[in-house]
Amino acid sequence: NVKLEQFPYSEAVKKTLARKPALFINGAWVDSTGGETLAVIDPSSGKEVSRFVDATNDDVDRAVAAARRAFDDGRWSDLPPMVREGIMHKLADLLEAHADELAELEAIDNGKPKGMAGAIDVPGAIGMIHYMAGWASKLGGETIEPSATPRGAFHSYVRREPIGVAAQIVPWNFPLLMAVLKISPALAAGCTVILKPAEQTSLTALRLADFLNEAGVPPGVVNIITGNGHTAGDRLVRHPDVDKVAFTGSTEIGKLINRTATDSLKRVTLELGGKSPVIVLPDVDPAVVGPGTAQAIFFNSGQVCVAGSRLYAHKSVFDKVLESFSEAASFWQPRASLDPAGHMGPLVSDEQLNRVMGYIEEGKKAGASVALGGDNPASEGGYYVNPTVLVDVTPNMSVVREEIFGPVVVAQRFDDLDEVARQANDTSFGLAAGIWTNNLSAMHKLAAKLKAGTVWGNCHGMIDPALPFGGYKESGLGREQGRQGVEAYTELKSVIIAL
Ligand code: TXE
Repeated sequence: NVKLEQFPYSEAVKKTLARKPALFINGAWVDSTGGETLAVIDPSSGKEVSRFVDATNDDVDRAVAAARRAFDDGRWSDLPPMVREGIMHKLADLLEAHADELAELEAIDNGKPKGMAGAIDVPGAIGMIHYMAGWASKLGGETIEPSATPRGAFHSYVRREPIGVAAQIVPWNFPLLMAVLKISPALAAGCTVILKPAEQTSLTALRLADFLNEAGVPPGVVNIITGNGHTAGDRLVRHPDVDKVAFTGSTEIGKLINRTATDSLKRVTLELGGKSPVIVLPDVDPAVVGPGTAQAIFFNSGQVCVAGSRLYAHKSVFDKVLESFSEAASFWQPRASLDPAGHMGPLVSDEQLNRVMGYIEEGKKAGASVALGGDNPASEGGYYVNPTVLVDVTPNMSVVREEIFGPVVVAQRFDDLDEVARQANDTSFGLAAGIWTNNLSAMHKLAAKLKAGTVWGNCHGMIDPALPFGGYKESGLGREQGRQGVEAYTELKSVIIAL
């Protein structure tokens, strides 16, 4: 156990932290109609470093009104698609120009290592905007001949139009990346947006607002409202002027939002929790698989919807894989988020720390053994958990069934492919899965059997803007990214003209 050293903030970040709490509505920073603010806590120290607005119902209504006006007058959707595309590329370039500051803000707000934010989150966000920008000028409808009338009697075609006003609610695990992942397809499709970041991590979404203006996104096209989920978030989901709700977060809140939003037949896409299996077949080299499977769970302190939180290794290699995995875990020893030597930071909040430690205790009480970690490193404040492996688990334990969202993996043995496919699918989730093998035919057979929106072979967490992403079962509704991700912000209109 090491003393977790704290590191100084840069001048650029201090300036952002010193800003007066405000909301971004209609292209301007405005005061809230109420006086409530919430604390920005640095998870590395547990200390408050800034405050931001807890939006009122009136604030939400103002933001929706701005987005509605901006959509209805066509100030965004009527621009030439190549102009919209150009503005989006400029936005990405501005993120690139401020990459270091954004990575630091993310590290301070979320607790992830600045190096990871700089290598994954910020470039991921930039790539997502560039990729989605291209769709602005590529989306289109199609011409379809009617099937029941004489040829030439009618001219019919299908138009693809923007849905309208999108409310987008995002979580705290990849704050900037999630914000950008939501607004980019909406902008490409011609929609307008009200974005609500998570109350644990609002800093980078607020900083993004500056770049939206600078890039030339017209006022009201993207509005950013900070605040609590059950108040500001709920108001957004219920608002009659919102046409579509896009949410990433817990399955529990996803279900609630789905019920509320579909009551008024709003379009809904949901990206929810997971309990992704990682399957290691007997032919693999444990020395390669150890680091790969450790990264699958410990990256971002396990606070990843696709975290490989259930490890299934063939019984003939189980011990060796676990040994190699445990050795690899030393790479993920927690450190303060601004420590340049760190690969894993603290968890995002006190609440998340208690949740994760609660699961570990529950697992132990139910009979699981701790093969690695299971405790916290010594620290003066901060929300750290050591990389943890639980063994001797049974299928009904909460640590096997529920999303822990921390650096905790449950490791189990299996005998044959059919058995492991059954075990892997024995969950209410279906977001992702990993397979480690050089046996091509086993790889493809298993990939087809697994009920998951993404299956990785000999890697984990590889997410690309061009590939549809989303969940089977209770892991979500609809797909984000790729063509499908932009089309989720459009409606189809059939036009039929008698000639
Ligand atoms: O999520 P919430 P929490 C899972 C993970 C984690 C657990 C709890 O297992 O331990 O969820 O995290 C907004 N109407 N994931 O409590 O509550 C909220 O303000 C409208 C997996 O932080 O789902 C925030 O912006 N909005 C997940 C967002 O929803 C509401 C990532 C997510 O918060 C609302 C995060 C309401 N009634 C957590 N209540 C993933 N899929 O990656 C809350 N919100």
